[in-house]
Amino acid sequence: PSTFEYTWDTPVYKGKTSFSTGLFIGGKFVDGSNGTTIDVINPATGKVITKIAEGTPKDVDIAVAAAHKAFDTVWGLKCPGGERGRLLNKLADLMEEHFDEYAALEALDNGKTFTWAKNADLGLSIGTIRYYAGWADKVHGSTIETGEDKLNYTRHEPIGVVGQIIPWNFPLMMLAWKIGPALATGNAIVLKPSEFTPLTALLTAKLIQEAGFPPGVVNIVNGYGNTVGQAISEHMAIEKVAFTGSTLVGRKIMEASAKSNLKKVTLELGGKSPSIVFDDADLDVAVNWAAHGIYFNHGQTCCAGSRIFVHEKIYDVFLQRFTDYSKSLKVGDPFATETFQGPQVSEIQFNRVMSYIESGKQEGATLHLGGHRIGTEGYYISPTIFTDTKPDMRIVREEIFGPVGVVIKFKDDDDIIHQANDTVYGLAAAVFTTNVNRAIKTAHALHAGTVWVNCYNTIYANVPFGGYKQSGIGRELGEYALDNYTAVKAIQINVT
Ligand code: TXE
Repeated sequence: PSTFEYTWDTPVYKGKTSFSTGLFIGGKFVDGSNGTTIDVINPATGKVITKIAEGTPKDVDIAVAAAHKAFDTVWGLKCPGGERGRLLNKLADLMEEHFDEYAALEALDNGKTFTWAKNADLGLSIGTIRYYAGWADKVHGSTIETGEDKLNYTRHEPIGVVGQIIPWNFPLMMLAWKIGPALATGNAIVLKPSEFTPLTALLTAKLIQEAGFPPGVVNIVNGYGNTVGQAISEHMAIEKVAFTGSTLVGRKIMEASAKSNLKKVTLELGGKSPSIVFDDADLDVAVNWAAHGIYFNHGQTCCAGSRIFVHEKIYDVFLQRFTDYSKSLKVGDPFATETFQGPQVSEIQFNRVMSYIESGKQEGATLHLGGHRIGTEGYYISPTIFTDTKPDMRIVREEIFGPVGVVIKFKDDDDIIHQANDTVYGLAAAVFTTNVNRAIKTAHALHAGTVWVNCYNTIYANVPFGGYKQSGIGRELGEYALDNYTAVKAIQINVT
């Protein structure tokens, strides 16, 4: 396979990178079985950065066989938890050595800013690997008393070979959330990165090799969703699949599991999360965090606070300050010093977001701010606010996944809970108030996997994350994620 080599000389980063663009199977980089490639595009320019090997269903078969071989011979419970933890920590050390290079790759490949990649993605990615390294020798069952005639105990065994399919919005972080708990508990992995953002996964493959993981424990098969992704979800020798991406594809994955071997499925899907600003909110706090809620990562976060409900008493002043704040956000080159927001990840996503903006206008909402492309090259969209919306408009109901928020006026505390919960999703929510009783009461009433009070988007490796309703199945992060990757066996011994 070819090697990708790149040198940066930018205001925020100077450095270089070099790694193979092949598939990573059985501890080696190889070409895809068809010999075809996928173009990797820089969203800031729309130009091709490099080509990577394209995997096929046949390559998935080869990767699954390599994973089984590793699992059956040297991995799983054959490898003590302490050793699995050591390897994960070694990987985290190596990732730290490449900290800035990783951030530069994310900026180049995804379009997020170098600075945000450094401050948000990298710390949480490496922190997640370390967090699960710590768990590797602490996952165990228990003994259960049923009387003197029996010894009952449980084992938390690894599931075996697991498939993991990840998206393009946080390429490295999603990889870390997936491989951390799976490896800590002793599973072998076949992972497919997004075809839009494969680069940091390839650098990680190189570091996995360098860290000394046995060949076949982690296999990375780049490729498209309807080929490699589909092959993973319907594979008869994969016992579990974990997916982050669109609700549409989440359904396909469950269906493929149902039609194949009923592999266990965890899903982290879309959202239409509410930010609720009560009349007693600290306005600085509310404006800053609500803006972070919708604009962070260019609106390309599953937990984006895309519906901003504001109490009528403070609606006008909030809207004014939120608008001023939105205008102050600098959109531009991900490698420029002051940039807050880079381009959307791809032309497809750019067009999708622009068509939502168009639908908002056509359905009669007021385009209060933005709504247009910035520049003529790359996929830049200005921070956008709609007002005067109706509950049935597409921009109020559907996930836009861009820097587009709707600001909605509300009157009473009970009705706002109803409005906030009036969605098929339930990933996250935020409450802005200085009244602790109101904060707790509202947080408890919201149907969402995470509720932030007077903040947004704060995520920790040890705090669970996941969705109610159609936002997903299962929880990632924290101790909860270990359950996704273990099977519980009860052993009963007759001692009479
Ligand atoms: O996602 P896809 P797309 C949402 C967001 C966005 C929309 C579309 O609203 O606008 O999804 O984005 C793989 N079998 N989110 O089309 O297709 C695909 O190759 C198996 C929310 O890019 O779901 C990639 O690796 N896999 C989100 C992964 O699924 C398949 C993050 C995600 O891509 C497949 C991304 C198939 N049939 C988008 N088809 C979040 N929850 O954070 C595709 N894939």
